[in-house]
Amino acid sequence: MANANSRSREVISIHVGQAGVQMGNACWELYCLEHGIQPDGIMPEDETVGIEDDSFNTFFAETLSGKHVPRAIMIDLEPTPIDEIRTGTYKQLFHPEQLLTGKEDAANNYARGHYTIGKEIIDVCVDRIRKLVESCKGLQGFLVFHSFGGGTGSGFTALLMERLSVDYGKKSKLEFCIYPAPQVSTAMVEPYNSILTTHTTLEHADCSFMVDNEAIYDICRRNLDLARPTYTNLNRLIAQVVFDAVANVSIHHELNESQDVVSNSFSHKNVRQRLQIKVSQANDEPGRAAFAMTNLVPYPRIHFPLTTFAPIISAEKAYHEQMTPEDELVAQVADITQQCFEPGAQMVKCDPRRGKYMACCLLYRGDVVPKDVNAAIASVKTKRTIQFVDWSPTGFKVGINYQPPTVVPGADLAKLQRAVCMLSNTTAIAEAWARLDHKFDLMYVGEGMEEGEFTEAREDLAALEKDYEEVGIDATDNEEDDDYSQY
Ligand SMILES: Nc1nc2c(ncn2[C@@H]2O[C@H](COP(=O)(O)OP(=O)(O)OP(=O)(O)O)[C@@H](O)[C@H]2O)c(=O)[nH]1
Ligand SMILES: [Mg+2]
Repeated sequence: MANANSRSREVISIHVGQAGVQMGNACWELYCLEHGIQPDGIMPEDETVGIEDDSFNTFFAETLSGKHVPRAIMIDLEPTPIDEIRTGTYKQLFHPEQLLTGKEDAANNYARGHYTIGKEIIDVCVDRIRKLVESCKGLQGFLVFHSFGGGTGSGFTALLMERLSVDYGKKSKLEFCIYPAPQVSTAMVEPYNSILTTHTTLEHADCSFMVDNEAIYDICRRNLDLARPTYTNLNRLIAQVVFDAVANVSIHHELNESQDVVSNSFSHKNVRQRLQIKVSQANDEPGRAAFAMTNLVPYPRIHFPLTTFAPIISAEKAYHEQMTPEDELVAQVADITQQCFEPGAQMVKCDPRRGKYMACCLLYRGDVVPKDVNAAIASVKTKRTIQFVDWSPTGFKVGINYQPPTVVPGADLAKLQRAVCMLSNTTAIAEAWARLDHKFDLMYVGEGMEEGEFTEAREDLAALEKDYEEVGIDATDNEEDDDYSQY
């Protein structure tokens, strides 16, 4: 790592399996729009072509010819989702080496992704990732996108996380994981895959943001008036949250050491410059201080924050509301802050009113002043339903990025003047594990079966095979060949 003081502090994104790749499409579409990068990688506003020290260089490398190339790799064991990139709008954004496909998927089977099929492709993946790492001056860590339910998403991701730990032990690994939902998924075995991949990955991931497809699906139907949301609808909403949670990464560092609210007096750029200093100091420490989100994580295993986003308003509704000026289109800071504590804005279905918070980080965008944020938080703190564990101060970390959120033109979300994304660590998220565990058990044990019956049944069938083998041996030993002549 040539220069630890590099201002860009790179992050490498790894998109695994269909869900990982398709989330990637939505994220890179949004990152490009946020930074004014065209689908061919050209960024007309970039005045320092080939010099990688702007904040967008965290996510984009630059070629000497002025192309901005995502620091990303897309991996799938079968070609379909990645072929769509190879022929789609963003085909020139990626170098062909960043798009890696096999011939045959893992057929919703964790073990195929982790062992048989996955093993054939893992070394090439690790090689390609090494190339991306070598092009970084001061790598912060990895962002891994995948589903819990797919065979590649679960099994191959687990294998890759193990390898990344071996090769880059001290670098942070953050995940965005799709939690399975009956509305959107087809495979019966998804709870199995989810539990297996979580078990294997638990010690390798520093922080995992779960996105429950059911929660997102409901938000799309309720707030965006989409009768049957597609994966594109879901993924675009997810991309907004990803961008706020991680692409704004430099903002977070400011929060950890400063007062509750970042002062309004710095411009976005100043904040960034001050942060760079802190980030590089953090980098000098041994360990993995790089990603600010790890401050949400009090114990290594308790690393599944809940994300909420507000407001979520459809472009169409916003348009109509603009027609009637007396309607308050621009949501107030107090309202959007309050919404973060309501179940309707959550990316995972659970009830934080029945849990306790360990950490809470509010990331505002747009026209937001600290005075309003302080007032909104003071009001939230008076609510009895919002409880913190007694060993954690009731601290709200806050960040403000004065640039309002970018939306994809023609997509579902309204262009907002202000918005907020909350990352909180709440004990309530254990409900999501309880649901999965319950499904896992229900499939067999819950129906009255004993766990031992599994192995017993399996052994019995193995014995049956043996029985056939044995009767077969007796038969050929005892009888003469001329029996065959009848056939
Ligand atoms: N939000 C979202 N979920 C998706 C998307 N594609 C698939 N899923 C979910 O992911 C799970 C299925 O996993 P996939 O990612 O399709 O599987 P895979 O990783 O390609 O693995 P195999 O095909 O089994 O090799 C189901 O729960 C789907 O609902 C997507 O684009 N967005
Ligand atoms: Mg697949």
